[in-house]
Amino acid sequence: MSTVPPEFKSLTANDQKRRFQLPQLLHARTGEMTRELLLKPGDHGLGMTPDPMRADTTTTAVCGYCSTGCGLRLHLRDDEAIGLTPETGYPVNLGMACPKGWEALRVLDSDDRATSPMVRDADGKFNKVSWDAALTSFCDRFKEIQSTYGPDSVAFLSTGQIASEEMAFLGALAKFGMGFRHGDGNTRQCMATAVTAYKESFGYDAPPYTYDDFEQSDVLVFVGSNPCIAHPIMWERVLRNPNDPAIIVVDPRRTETAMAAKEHLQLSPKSDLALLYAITHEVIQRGYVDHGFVDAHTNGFEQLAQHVQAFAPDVVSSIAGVSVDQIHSVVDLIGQGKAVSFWWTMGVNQSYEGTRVAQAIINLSLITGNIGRPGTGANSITGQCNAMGSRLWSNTTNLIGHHDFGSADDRAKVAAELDIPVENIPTDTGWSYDRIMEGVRSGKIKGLWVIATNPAHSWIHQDDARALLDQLDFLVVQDMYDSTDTARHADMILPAAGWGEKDGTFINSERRYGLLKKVRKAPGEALADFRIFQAIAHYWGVGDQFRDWTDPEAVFRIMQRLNRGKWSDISGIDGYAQLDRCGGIQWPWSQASAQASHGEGSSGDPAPQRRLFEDGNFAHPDGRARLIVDDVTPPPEPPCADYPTWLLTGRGTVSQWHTQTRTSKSPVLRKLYPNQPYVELHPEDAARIGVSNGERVTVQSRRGEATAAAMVVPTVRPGQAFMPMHYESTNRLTLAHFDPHSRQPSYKDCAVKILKA
Ligand SMILES: Nc1nc2c(c(=O)[nH]1)N[C@H]1C(S)=C(S)[C@@H](COP(=O)(O)OP(=O)(O)OC[C@H]3O[C@@H](n4cnc5c(=O)[nH]c(N)nc54)[C@H](O)[C@@H]3O)O[C@H]1N2
Ligand SMILES: Nc1nc2c(c(=O)[nH]1)N[C@H]1C(S)=C(S)[C@@H](COP(=O)(O)OP(=O)(O)OC[C@H]3O[C@@H](n4cnc5c(=O)[nH]c(N)nc54)[C@H](O)[C@@H]3O)O[C@H]1N2
Ligand code: SF4
Ligand SMILES: [Mo]
Repeated sequence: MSTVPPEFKSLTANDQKRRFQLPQLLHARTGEMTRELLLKPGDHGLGMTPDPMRADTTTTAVCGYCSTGCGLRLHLRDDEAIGLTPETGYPVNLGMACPKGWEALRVLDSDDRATSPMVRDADGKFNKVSWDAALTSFCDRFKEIQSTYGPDSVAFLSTGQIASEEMAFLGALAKFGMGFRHGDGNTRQCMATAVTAYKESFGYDAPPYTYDDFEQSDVLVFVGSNPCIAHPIMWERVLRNPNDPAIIVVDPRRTETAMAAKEHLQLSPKSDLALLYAITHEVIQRGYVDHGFVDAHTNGFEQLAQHVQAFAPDVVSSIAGVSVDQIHSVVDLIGQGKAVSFWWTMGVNQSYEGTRVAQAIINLSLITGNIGRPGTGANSITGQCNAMGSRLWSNTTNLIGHHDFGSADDRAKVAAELDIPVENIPTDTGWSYDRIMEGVRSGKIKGLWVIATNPAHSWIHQDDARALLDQLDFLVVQDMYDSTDTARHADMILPAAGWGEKDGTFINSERRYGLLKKVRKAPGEALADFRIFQAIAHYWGVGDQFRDWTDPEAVFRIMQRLNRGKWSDISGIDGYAQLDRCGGIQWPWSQASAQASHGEGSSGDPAPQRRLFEDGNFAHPDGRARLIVDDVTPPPEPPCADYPTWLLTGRGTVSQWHTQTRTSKSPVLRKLYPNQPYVELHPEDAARIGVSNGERVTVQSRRGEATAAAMVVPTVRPGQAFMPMHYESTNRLTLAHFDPHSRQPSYKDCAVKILKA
């Protein structure tokens, strides 16, 4: 019997990479799509491309997958979307979309959509119940737990994938209405590091860039970021850059993005901090510092210069596995570039010292004066469609609207705006995700409400996470599908409408509010998360507190009032209609800027591309950014004799989204990625283990085991392996360790051994 999965059989290793991973083949521009990918009758084409004769009207909405936030044109008949095409007039994607966007409608129709509330009975079987019965029991069970074990014995885990208005509703309802003390988002897995780094360095959580910067740099540095796969339309924007830019990629793998780079610093995993300090050392040595900018706008340069003295390139070269010559050429590119932009994603954020690595990147941009000008910036790329909304509105890492739970003034201001007693507002942030999970272990957390995230697959050290979910007295899962790994552990499932079935706003990576729209009816009795929160407020007995929260746009107006005067002020936006007309609007857009733009000959609308810090003014009280440095620390589980291989994890293909609850529902997307788990192995390691391409291997860590097909490719270095996070077995292997400042999990470093299965 052959162990080679069918989709590998006829393909060489390089064919596999090309077929599954090169986005250029996969996403298509309107009007020049590869013919065979166009819709043919019977679900064989990419995208439900509408027959123009059948649609009676169109509307636009932003995509519901990644943080790029592409605009999609929905073709409607009798108010129901029958197809979509990428929107040519939207300032983000300029007529492009990746396969996930093209297929966004099709994944809504699936047999495992949750269509009715369900409750598990004593025999462990799920039974359909009415919304009335479900919500009555929801409130009874959570209240009972609170009265037995104290108000802080319940928690929620939320997401970066519901609308901002829904995040605001959930955060306000749970923390100000239901007395929940603890609640966090899956954005902890993703963005917490960038949030902490920006707050400490800039004084505010403020990604400074606009997507035009991709096109205006002459040097782009990507650290731990693979936009060819994870942000393919951002990568398209890089390809439009007319300056023949030098691209530098810092990644232990030779990714699709690295292959396109002028310089690929293929560093040893988790040696980023030392390497970035070596680059900083050389930037200073070679006289590339913009002292005018440093003196006027930053603090801490002397300490920085002192700190990096210990990181001369010849010292760091052997630690990082990068040659001194390569460090020098990268330093010259950065130092001589006129507009240098620095971009980072999960290779930085998901690290036990990620906050300091992110700040080392921020330092480089500041000391070379590469910020606040076109084509520059220290730019964290976010992940989920509304990761930025979660940062601002979810009432988890900040008090709602970028306020501070610890500040009495902020609490008083929010209480007054929301017309609630100030005592309802907790005086601290509550527990982060990992502490909530530890709270379950210690018996402090007994009830958990999980909204739009799938921790039984995505959380680090999965067997442990699943055991903790089973330890709960009451687990509620609110999701579009009732088949998710987490739903299998639930006591109650609440059926949610998904993207395309509800209204609201998402905030993309460049701070742009964009509209999502209801263009489909949700199946069965599924309700928009907004309506579920509204109903819970009523059943909990706090409906009156949310009397003004009647619909998403009413909540948007409350949000506008709440963060007036903040850096992220949006008080100048004239409602959803203006968002629609302008192709989204980036924060900030204050009432004052709106009034100022209403001059003669001006439309009164904001410019479509705006970046932060153009005046060199940062959010710390003295207006200066801080240059922050720290010691380099060793990884907790380096490879050893028993577990000799570094395991890297991350995104595998353009066509897979996270835990695959959505993308696996599209027959087209399923053809564009390997349907079985695989592990990228270097040819030398494969030969040593005695496996060839496509054969099965067992990957073991100190915590668990996974089987996968060997994808034998020279993209990883010998002694390293890469597994995509889309297959649930990957997190059986990972080690639960965290950045101490951001509490973000370090998903990309643990030791494994790989054996022929
Ligand atoms: N197709 C698709 N696109 C997505 C997603 C998806 O699931 N599918 N998810 C979205 C989300 S939520 C996110 S957060 C983003 C993630 O987007 P990315 O962060 O770009 O994706 P990852 O593959 O997780 O990680 C990026 C790179 O980090 C590298 N890396 C690992 N360890 C290190 C290290 O020690 N140092 C450095 N410098 N690099 C390292 C990995 O080799 C990998 O190539 O993608 C978004 N876009
Ligand atoms: N090993 C490893 N693990 C990782 C990562 C890694 O790189 N390596 N990356 C981490 C990162 S960056 C992220 S962001 C996480 C992602 O991890 P998750 O958030 O757990 O992954 P998703 O599959 O996006 O889960 C979203 C869930 O919400 C549901 N859903 C979608 N839309 C809606 C909606 O509108 N309403 C409701 N109620 N439900 C909805 C979907 O069906 C799905 O079940 O994974 C993390 N895990
Ligand atoms: S790049 Fe992101 S936002 Fe754009 S279509 Fe693809 S998944 Fe949607
Ligand atoms: Mo993410």
